[in-house]
Amino acid sequence: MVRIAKRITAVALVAVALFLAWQPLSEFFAIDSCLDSGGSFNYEIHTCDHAVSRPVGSRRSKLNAAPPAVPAYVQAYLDSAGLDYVLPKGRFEPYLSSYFEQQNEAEPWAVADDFNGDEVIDWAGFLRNTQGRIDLVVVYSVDTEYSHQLLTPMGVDEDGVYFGVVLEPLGKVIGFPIEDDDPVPTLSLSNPGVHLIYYEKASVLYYWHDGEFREFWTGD
Ligand SMILES: [Ca+2]
Repeated sequence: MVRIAKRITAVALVAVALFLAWQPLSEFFAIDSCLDSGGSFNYEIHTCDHAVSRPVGSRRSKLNAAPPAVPAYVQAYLDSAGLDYVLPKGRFEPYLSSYFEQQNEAEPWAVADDFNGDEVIDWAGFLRNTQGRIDLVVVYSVDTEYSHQLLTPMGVDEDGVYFGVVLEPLGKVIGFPIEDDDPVPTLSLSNPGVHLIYYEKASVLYYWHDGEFREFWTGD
């Protein structure tokens, strides 16, 4: 009798555990399939958003605050150069929006300063290309116009969502030796640089030198 009671109790406990686990599990699978299919999951209304990627700078109504956008001069250049970039969406978008909704002054997806030393402001940030890859792109001033350079020809690693860009101020920068026996490389920045950070993984500084942006590894 006692054994039967124990068995009934065990079965009941398993049933309760399954019941309690079902909702979070089903939500987990819903979120996962949503993100895998390129959508963005709205946690407030528990639905998957498959809206077509918006052009850079377009507004969205569900947020009161303005959406992340590139500066007007950058958008004008992208349009004139026929570069069909959009703001990153899918897995990356909630990351951008979380900073944005907090009205955090930091914009880890974009930086602006005079990177090439001609006293005109330049811009660098993450944009998604037509193949869906996220690129770090710099749009910089040339005489009275602009040009651009793809800083990450292979795109940025989207598996690790935790990446961002920060502005590197002028002065000495400590690099990362490629081989253990190599001396620690250093660099003296005479213009601000664009520092790509893979949080807890690696970091690369992009800086202007002899008419182009070059890379300098600062961590691995
Ligand atoms: Ca400039």
